[in-house]
Amino acid sequence: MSLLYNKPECPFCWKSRLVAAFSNIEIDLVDIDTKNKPDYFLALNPAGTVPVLDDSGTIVCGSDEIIRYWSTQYKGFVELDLDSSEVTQWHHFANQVLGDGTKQWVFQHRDRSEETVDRMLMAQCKLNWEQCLAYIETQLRPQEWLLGSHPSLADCAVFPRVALGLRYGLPGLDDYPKLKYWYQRIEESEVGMRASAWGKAFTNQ
Ligand SMILES: N[C@@H](CCC(=O)N[C@@H](CS)C(=O)NCC(=O)O)C(=O)O
Repeated sequence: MSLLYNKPECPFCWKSRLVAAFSNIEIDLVDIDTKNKPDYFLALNPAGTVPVLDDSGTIVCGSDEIIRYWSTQYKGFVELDLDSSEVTQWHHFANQVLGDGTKQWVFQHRDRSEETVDRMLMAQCKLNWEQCLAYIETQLRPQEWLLGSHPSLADCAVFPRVALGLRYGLPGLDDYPKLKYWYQRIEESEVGMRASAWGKAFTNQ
């Protein structure tokens, strides 16, 4: 039995769920409240972060480690270009550029009332968001994936960040037709729906 200790909106968990869905890896999700972590979870991962995989007693902590583990354990694993240098660059973009550039928007719109959000910070997040979307648009060719003709870990890393921004009210994708197509295709696919944080496709572009 394979359990993934998970938080639905955590982008690292979501990336892992997308990778699992691409390869049809069966996992049962156990949602963890990271503001109130149960002792049994901290015993598995003293660092206290999700995702954590328990694959019949083999414990693997961290999204990259989990994905690497799956790639060695599952015959039918869809490779998703794990070792490509382009994937490494997209990973950096997803986490450090798009993620860090917009996470305060997500946190504040999730946790605060509209009157108490930090307006200056939100304006900066919005600018970061628009710059990131414009960059992705320049990198995509029509009807393709981030690395070209096939899906890769780059798509799995970037998609959750875009989905979270849209979910929490950052501007939609209408000005970015290639990105919009890419996003909707993943969102509406079986893989995208299985991995979604919200149980079903969330449409807000
Ligand atoms: N490098 C880790 C990062 C995981 C991470 O930061 N997870 C966040 C949720 S998005 C978390 O568990 N935060 C709770 C905490 O740090 O206490 C990975 O790729 O899995």
